[in-house]
Amino acid sequence: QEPDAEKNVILNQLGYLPNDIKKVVFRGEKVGEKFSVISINTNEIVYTGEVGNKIYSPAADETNYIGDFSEVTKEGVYKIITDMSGESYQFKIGQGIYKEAFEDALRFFYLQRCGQDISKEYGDTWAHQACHTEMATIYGSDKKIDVSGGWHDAGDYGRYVVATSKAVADLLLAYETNKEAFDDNLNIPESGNGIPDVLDEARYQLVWLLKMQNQENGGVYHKVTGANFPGYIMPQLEISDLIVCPISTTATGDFAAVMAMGHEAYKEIDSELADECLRAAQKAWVYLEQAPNSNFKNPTGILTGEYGDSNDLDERLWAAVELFKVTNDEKYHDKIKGIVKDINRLDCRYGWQGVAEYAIDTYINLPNADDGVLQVLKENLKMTGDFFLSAAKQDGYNVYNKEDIYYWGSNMNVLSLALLYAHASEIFDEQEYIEYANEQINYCFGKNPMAMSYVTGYGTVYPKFPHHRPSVAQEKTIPGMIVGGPNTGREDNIAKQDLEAAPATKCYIDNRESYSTNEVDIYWNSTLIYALAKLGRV
Ligand code: G3I
Ligand code: 9MR
Ligand code: ZN
Repeated sequence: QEPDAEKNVILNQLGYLPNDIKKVVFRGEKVGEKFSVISINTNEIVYTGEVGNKIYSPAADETNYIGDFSEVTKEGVYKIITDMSGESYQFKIGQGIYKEAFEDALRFFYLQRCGQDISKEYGDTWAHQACHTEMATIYGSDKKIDVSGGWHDAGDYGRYVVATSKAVADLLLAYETNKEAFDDNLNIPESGNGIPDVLDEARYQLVWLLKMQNQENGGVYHKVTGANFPGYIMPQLEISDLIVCPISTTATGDFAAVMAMGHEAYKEIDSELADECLRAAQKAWVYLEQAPNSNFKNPTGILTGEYGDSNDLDERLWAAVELFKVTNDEKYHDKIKGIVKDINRLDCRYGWQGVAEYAIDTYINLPNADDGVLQVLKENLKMTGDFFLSAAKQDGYNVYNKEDIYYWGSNMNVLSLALLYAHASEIFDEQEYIEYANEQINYCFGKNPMAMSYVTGYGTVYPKFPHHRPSVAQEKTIPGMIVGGPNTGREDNIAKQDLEAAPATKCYIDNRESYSTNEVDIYWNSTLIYALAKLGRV
């Protein structure tokens, strides 16, 4: 179905778990006093509710009214009907309703694998021969190294260390927080090997990341890509020379953190890999110790994703925390104590550019944490959580109500807030955080001002034309990918042309050329997976 800008009864199009708080948003000034929930199977009205108070949602620049039908808990398929606003799309109530979307979201990583044949059996429409297997040249030299493997980042085929690290961290954390959500039959080549598929998938990345480390000095190369983005072709057809870009401290910091996490995750499954991870992490740390902040910039002639980041303190903090966790070496702890006071307080940082929240989450749960540091971090978490929570309460969709998080990849920011709330609820034992965390998931699956699900293949209206080369080349979109979403920066020509007048949360267009709103990315999907796992949606 096509997106319907006039849709005035808006909710999560996938649906709700039976005991969820269930809210519906009515859009517009003309709204009746009552709404009803009707069962699709029996055609009976199962609930009639009052339309609640009026609320102005500034990021969408619209007037909303809210209805609550949490009382409906029976499994089934429903829709909401009204006298004056029309009706909602169908949605489900049930226990397992996220499972399929979750599994597709995870299978996406397999389909993004580089350097390996993706056979028909596992890759279906998107099968292809091994891509990007040739040796890559280190920028500015004649030296060639093998950096085959890893995941393609996104709609492009670049492989970027900071992006991959964030994605690997999410998958490992998702598994750690909710092991039951993951099984060994995702239909990838490693399925059935006795190891949960999510760990096989993450392993494939760790092995690639290891190749991105400079063996002499421990620094980690920022990325490997062609000089420019290719056309809409399958990956094995991108044959331009591969170039490895210079070492950056952000890549090296992320690498150290994720390798330490990898050590922890695999020490019982594959001690050889686990040992190698730890050695690599420590070696990266040695590099970091002597390297000043390097704000990576694309060198001359390189036009692919930059992933520049002027501040590497958070990456250093993350590295120190994860290394401290696995080694108990106080030298890391000293570093943590030094950095913590400089962490920006009102930022939620589960991104590729800001990673502080990962460090904070880990540190808060360490048995040998320092009381002073703990206090700072907990205060920080509470303040940040409450800041975003109070903003969400002043929004019809119960998401952050100002423009400033709706930039490139805003759906990740929304999901990051789900993670932040979930973490805050663990530490402060407040149920309200969970309620609002779930609202962020609802937003991604349709309870948003675009009245569409941002996850391909799920909900009634979802992106049909994401900026994703394999999906474009095969003229068939991979299911289970979350798109970047609204971006007030309007950073592509289509967005500039067509979204000029759009309010923040409507700066989105389902057009394959709109890479700044409609691309997909491994670390957006990984955030979705982590959030769904952490919140026990699966
Ligand atoms: O961090 C600042 C924030 O403080 C500020 O308030 C906000 C508003 O201006 O901007 C934030 O910076 C944004 C930055 O991403 C960090 O999230 C920039 O505006 C935004 O332009 C930048 O976009 C990045 C984009 O590349 C362009 O550099 C996206 O995050 C990043 O996901 C995207 O990555 C691309 C790769 O280059 C290539 N592969 C696909 C991938 C996804 O589209
Ligand atoms: O396809 C590229 C996408 O993966 C990147 O996120 C985006 C921003 O760096 O760039 C896309 O490539 C576009 C390029 O920047 C400008 N010419 C059109 C390309 C899309 O086909
Ligand atoms: Zn490839």
